[in-house]
Amino acid sequence: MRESWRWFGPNDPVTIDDIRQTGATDIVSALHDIPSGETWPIESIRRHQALIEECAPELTPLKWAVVESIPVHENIKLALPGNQVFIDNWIASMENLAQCGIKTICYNFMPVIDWTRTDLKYKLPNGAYALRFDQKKFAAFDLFILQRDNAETDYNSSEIIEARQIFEAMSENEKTELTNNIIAGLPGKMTDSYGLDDFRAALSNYQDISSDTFRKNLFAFLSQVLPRAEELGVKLAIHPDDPPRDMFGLPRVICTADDLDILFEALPSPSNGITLCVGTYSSRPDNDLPKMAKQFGPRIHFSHLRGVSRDLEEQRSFYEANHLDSDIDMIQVVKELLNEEKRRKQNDSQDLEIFIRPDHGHEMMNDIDKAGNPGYSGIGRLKGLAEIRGVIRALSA
Ligand code: DNO
Repeated sequence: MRESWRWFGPNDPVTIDDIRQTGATDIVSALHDIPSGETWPIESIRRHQALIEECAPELTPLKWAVVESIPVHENIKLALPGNQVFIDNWIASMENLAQCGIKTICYNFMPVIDWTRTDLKYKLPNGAYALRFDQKKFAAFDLFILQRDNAETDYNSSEIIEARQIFEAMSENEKTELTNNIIAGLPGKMTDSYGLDDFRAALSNYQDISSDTFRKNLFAFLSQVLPRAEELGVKLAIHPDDPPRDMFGLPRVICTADDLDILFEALPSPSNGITLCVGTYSSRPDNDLPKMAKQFGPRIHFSHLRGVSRDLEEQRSFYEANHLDSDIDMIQVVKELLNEEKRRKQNDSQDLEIFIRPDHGHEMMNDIDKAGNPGYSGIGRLKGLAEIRGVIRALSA
């Protein structure tokens, strides 16, 4: 297992020297300043790589091993005429990365929005803060702030009544905060930051796109990318839709084990793989994570090892729990990943080790009141990583 850590670049308040102290050996990063759809020039990749890798000889070196993510332009997702240039640029970015020795690439195919939460500072009983998705608040936003066309068809009458009550009890500041949390963009997001009108317009582009059509668009993109990835020895790792279910009437096609079965049946290339984002998949109760870790073992190139705790009554609501204290058995998931590594060793497979990283740490102790990227705190993630490292060591003994 390779312990990795996400770094957002020179503006990240958690610096490369901070990361060096965590014990992580590999860096997960991206060229966040390059707009979606453009090629990542080799010089820019090398410059970013130097920021990560160059250090004084007495220091522990770090390596940029994983890209998270190269954004997939909306025109590719929509399969609009003229999208070929964006596919070519995506492939060119992958080629340039491979030339610099960076060969594990995480990406997603979520339309319009990347990961979505309603609360970025949900206070836990111990005083730390977590990220939370609250289905009722989400409905209040969708129905009464965004006022999306036909949104009411996605909710039953008691959900609508409850959402109205929540909306009416909110102050103007709370409405603005909720809106910003959902559409103004989170760190690492692959999509633009929207105002309400732009957001409505972006959603309406998908009005006539069914899940089947959308899946075809994903497969059309991959059928161009995968042959080149194979030649280059690049491993692609698709990240699931977070939360993994329908939202805003958008097609969402990487949510369950069945979705992954369909993906691999259509495109069996060994370069076609996944990011096992344990927290995302486990935020729906019908995803059995240890089972998925086993079933898709050979396809797992990267894993985010966090978990969520779902509300008892409303299973679509959750907060991000301590890495070992979520609704799923993280120890069993780690065991399956270690078994997969053993299997690879027996088969003399080249990519023996799976990159893992802690994800969405709590804001705790000195993280609190420090400007930072929600979910990407220093101490909170360090706690997650240290716990997971303990599990790995114990299971490997
Ligand atoms: C959230 C992340 C996602 C992820 C992308 C991958 O913290 O897990 O933003 O980076 O969806 O493409």
